[in-house]
Amino acid sequence: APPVRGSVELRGVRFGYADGPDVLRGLDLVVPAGQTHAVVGSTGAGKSSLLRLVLRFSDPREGQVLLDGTDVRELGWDALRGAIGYVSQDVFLFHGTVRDNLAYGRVDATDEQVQEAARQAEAHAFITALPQGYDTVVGERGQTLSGGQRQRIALARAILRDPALLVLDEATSAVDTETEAAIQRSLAAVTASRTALVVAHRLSTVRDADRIWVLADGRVAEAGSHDELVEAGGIYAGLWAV
Ligand code: DCP
Repeated sequence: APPVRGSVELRGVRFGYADGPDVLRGLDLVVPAGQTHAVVGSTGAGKSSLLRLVLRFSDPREGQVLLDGTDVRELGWDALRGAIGYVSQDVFLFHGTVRDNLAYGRVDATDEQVQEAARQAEAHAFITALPQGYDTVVGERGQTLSGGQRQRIALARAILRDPALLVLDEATSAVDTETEAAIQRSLAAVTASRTALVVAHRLSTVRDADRIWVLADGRVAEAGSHDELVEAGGIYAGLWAV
């Protein structure tokens, strides 16, 4: 098997928007290839800003963002987009069939590959329960899907594209416990063989992470495993009231 890739490193990253103040003030963070790391913190702590830098939607004022040891500013756009699967909070579904939405970015995929990805992402069952199954038209003016269903479609999309790194901005919307468990299994399938950086809003996601980074005021305030951070009794323990 090829080596697992997708390691991420931020070195002394300072960042702010336009001519506004610094939002990130000297961030150092490493996600080794193959691991799943969670980023948590209260609103405005800089979690989304961190993801923007990894995706190169923005560049830092100072410091470096590295993907597999290369500064993302030196990677071509095709290499960067090919290496990273991005699942945003607001999953983009276009007006088309479920199948076409799943194969977005992988138009060459066979029906078997599409369905296998959907199975892994825990999306197959709800898709087959739709009026026309995989041929059901969704998106604008199509069948409406719940937030949890949309996120699982996006995870299946990521499985099909097989990126080295998954960058996930977890949805904040509340879901029932059954959906939560399905999303959890889906996430486990996507992260099993690759690197993942997740802005986590669910306790179940952070519990499963190899390492948790707690951002506060644009800095890493705490880092460690769930048990270590609960034991420390700091910001993390307060966030989840555990
Ligand atoms: N900010 C800004 N302009 C933007 C986006 C954000 O000035 N286009 C500011 C608002 C916050 C800070 O940057 O003070 C950090 O914002 P983030 O969105 O990075 O913070 P979080 O992702 O942690 O917050 P949330 O959990 O609310 O998404």
